[in-house]
Amino acid sequence: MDDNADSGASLRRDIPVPAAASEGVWGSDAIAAMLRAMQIPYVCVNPGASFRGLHDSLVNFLGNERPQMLLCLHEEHAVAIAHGYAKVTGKPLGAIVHSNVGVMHASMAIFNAWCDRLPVIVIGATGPVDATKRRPWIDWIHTARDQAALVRGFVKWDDQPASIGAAFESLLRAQQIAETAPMGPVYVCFDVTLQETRLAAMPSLPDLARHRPPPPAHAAPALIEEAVHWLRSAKRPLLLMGRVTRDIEAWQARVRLAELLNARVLTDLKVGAAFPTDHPLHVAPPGIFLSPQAAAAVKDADVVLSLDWVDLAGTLKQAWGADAVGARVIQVSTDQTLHNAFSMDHQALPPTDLYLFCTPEPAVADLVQAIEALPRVLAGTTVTAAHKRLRTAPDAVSADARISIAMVADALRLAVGDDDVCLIHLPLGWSGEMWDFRHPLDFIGSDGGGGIGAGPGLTVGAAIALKGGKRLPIAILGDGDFLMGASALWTAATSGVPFLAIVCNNRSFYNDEVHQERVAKERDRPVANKWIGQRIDNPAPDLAMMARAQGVEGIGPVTTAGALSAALADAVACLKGGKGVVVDVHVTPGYSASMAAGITRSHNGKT
Ligand SMILES: Cc1ncc(C[n+]2csc(CCOP(=O)(O)OP(=O)(O)O)c2C)c(N)n1
Ligand SMILES: [Mg+2]
Repeated sequence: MDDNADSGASLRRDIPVPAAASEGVWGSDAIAAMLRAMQIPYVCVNPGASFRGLHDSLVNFLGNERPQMLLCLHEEHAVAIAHGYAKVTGKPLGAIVHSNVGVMHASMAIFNAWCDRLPVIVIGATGPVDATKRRPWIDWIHTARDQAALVRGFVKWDDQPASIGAAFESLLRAQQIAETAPMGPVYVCFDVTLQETRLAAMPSLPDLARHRPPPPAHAAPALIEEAVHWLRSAKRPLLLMGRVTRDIEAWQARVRLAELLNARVLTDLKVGAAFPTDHPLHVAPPGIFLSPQAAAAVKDADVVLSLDWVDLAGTLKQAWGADAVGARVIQVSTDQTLHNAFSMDHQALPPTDLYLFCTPEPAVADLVQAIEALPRVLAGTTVTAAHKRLRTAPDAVSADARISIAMVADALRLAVGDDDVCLIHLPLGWSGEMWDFRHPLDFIGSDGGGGIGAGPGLTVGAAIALKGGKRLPIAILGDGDFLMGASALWTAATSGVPFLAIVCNNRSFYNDEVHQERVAKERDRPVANKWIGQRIDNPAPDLAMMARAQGVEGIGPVTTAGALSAALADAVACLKGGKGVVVDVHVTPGYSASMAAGITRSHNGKT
């Protein structure tokens, strides 16, 4: 294959033999030309006859470039890879999935991207809508009257255009909607007959410049003025930094806002880094759930500014319980435009005293500008650094000691030294104080929808986006997550994409052991049985071998503290050498107290 591939900062690409000047133009040639005009660099595919026309056009009409196909071993990976790419760039890739069964496979990953509010252009296909054109049997099982119904609850928009003109418009609209905040996946389904119809000539493409997504909307000046007044007169303002972009200037503006207000800040591990976690105003390490320290900061606040914070109502409730929320709440979000009747991912309805219906970036810019124009008076209390700083040197442990996730973090920090890192993913046992974030790409957030198995695909997608840059793409995954999604790594191997995935392997779906423990205690049954139906052991899958089976390096299992540093140093050297590498590290099971309390909270809210 190497003779027939190119490589470099771009991905390794399979180069087709040139096609003779075509005698005809086909419907799918026009669709492919449109994808190129939309400047979609890659389409993640798992093949299927329902889009054999489009597949041919991508290879033989476009030469497998702009967009380049990235072959995936499962449709869930195709969408997860596009999702991971969007986590870094904010831009959508295409994910092309087969009729019916392909969409079914893709559905969890579409849900993850939806909950994460990130764009993916999912392209599907259907067997002939015209029943007289269907091949026996297979075209009938792979045609649906309304295929998008499978995913309509968690895409922003879907369509099944019936002509090439309509297909152009549909793709334009799909891109525009996907990239407009709150962003999200969209689904466009092409009838096989439309793809395989011969056209008299290539239709002219629409002018892309006239169909761009709108610029971010700003809140009305009067609302900004009111928010400034509340925030400046607050004694203990609190900023909740939620879903924000990876833009460094916007990051700096958030720091400026916090400093101008002398406001306390909280961030969240469910979403990407939003504020320097080692800043003195950042008052508690980020988590998936609120730590007692973070809940105390919420309870202490007199004005809360939510920058599209995920689950604002639940956060306020954790601090205030059944009492009315004692702080004035300013909500900055457009998220309600996505709230539909299918999914409850909108969370509970937060009390909101002032609603800025825009995204965090324009709101923060406007707030900073308005505050800077005023005389400098600090209303907030002086806040001191409240959470434990990073350990600069790992605690001494004996060489044969078992490994904790905190020790993995310490060893990784030593292995990467001064290099910039993008933490693409973190395991459930991670704790916020293990790593400080100082740049929006230091950490790009979680899977969005809690769909386990996304980690490897997100890793590949983010690593594609980071390829050629200085930042090292490093994911830290749970073993359950790795095992469900491991074959996503093959796409990185075949495309020449370097990455490092460290598996914190507790040989269990441990999250659910924590649940079984809680249930056993509540029912006075043996806690000792919590591992049954959870442990991934006997035999323990050989994760390093699974990595090697996909064509990437596999190191481990690393079972003792003494072997960890050398293994991670080797892995980082491998990564810097341009390879994909997986390190299997056997860790002791265990979650932080707030994580364990958060996941096992009972239906009446008790922990
Ligand atoms: C697709 C899917 N299936 C099942 C679950 C339920 N679930 C939540 S966490 C978890 C265990 C994940 O295992 P691992 O990645 O090893 O992390 P650990 O729990 O061991 O920390 C499971 C099965 C889920 N969230 N998603
Ligand atoms: Mg596990």
